[in-house]
Amino acid sequence: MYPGVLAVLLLFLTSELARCASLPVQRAAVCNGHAELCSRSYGNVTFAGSHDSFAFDSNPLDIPRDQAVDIPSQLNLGIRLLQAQAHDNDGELHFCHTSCLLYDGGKVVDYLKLVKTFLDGNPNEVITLLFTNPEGLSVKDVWKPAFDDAGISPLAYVPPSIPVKQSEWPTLGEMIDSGKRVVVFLDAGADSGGVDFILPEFTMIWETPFSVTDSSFPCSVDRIQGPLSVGDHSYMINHSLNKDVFGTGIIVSDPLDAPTTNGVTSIIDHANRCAPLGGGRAPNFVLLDFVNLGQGVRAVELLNGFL
Ligand SMILES: *[C@@H]1O[C@H](CO)[C@@H](O)[C@H](O)[C@H]1NC(C)=O
Ligand SMILES: *[C@H]1O[C@H](CO)[C@@H](O)[C@H](O)[C@H]1NC(C)=O
Repeated sequence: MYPGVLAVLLLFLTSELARCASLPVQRAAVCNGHAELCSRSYGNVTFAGSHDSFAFDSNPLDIPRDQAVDIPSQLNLGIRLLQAQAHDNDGELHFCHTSCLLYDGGKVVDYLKLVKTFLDGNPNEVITLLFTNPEGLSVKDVWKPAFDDAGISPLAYVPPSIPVKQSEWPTLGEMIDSGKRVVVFLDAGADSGGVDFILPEFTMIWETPFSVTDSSFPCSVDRIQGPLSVGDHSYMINHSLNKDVFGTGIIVSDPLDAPTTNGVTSIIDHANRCAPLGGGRAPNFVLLDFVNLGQGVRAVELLNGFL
């Protein structure tokens, strides 16, 4: 080959290489199932959530259950917030309902591995994990290792500062492109926990009251904390109806009414009742029992404006 031709070829290759290196990272074209959501802030998206996600059983005689299908099935249905309560069980972190004697959902790390498998298979999905820590277990020594061992920690979003206002979250596209597409909230112990990706829930999210037994779901601001105003918080509607057993004050979840409770009408009505408290915005999270019954994911699509 003539030296001149070689030189031109080399020049071409070098400039091509430089062009490729300066190209922006591959942008996600579809985020959580919709192209429109890529440019929408995490704080301006409604996500369907599963209450007591770990407490699943298809057996109707299993009273403490709140779900009928397992974690992969919940995620495949379109659930994008998983809520669960953890306790110490003989030195291991387990998801349990009230007490591990009543309902033991197994090791938190095993549950998180299932979530990781879903995340690996679905790279354009943003997921929120909302866990409760009623025993105040160490965020650094007990919670963090479970996320580390399951491989979730590198995917967890770390905000530049805390608390994050509803209007300040990155877009779903930014989260997916950066690979930081898991948001982890803990209801207690996270503020001083010393783990940057385990975020305190109530300084950023308010909730409607829980253990509701009134099917009209009256709305009020509950469990709010910190310096941010109500309007600067994101918010979650706890849309699960409980039954008071024969007026005893003992409440249980209600699979029989779930198709109605999780219907579009009931969910949209609840969201509309809360919107004035949420600055006119739809809720960020809709927390449901028995997510496989009714049309919870459809209702959330409507709240996101997909008609
Ligand atoms: C997102 O913004 C739109 C337009 O302001 C609003 O109608 C909708 O309720 C918001 N959703 C959430 C979850 O903030
Ligand atoms: C509501 O949400 C909170 C916190 O996520 C949870 O502890 C509570 O059990 C929920 N209650 C109902 C009835 O869904």
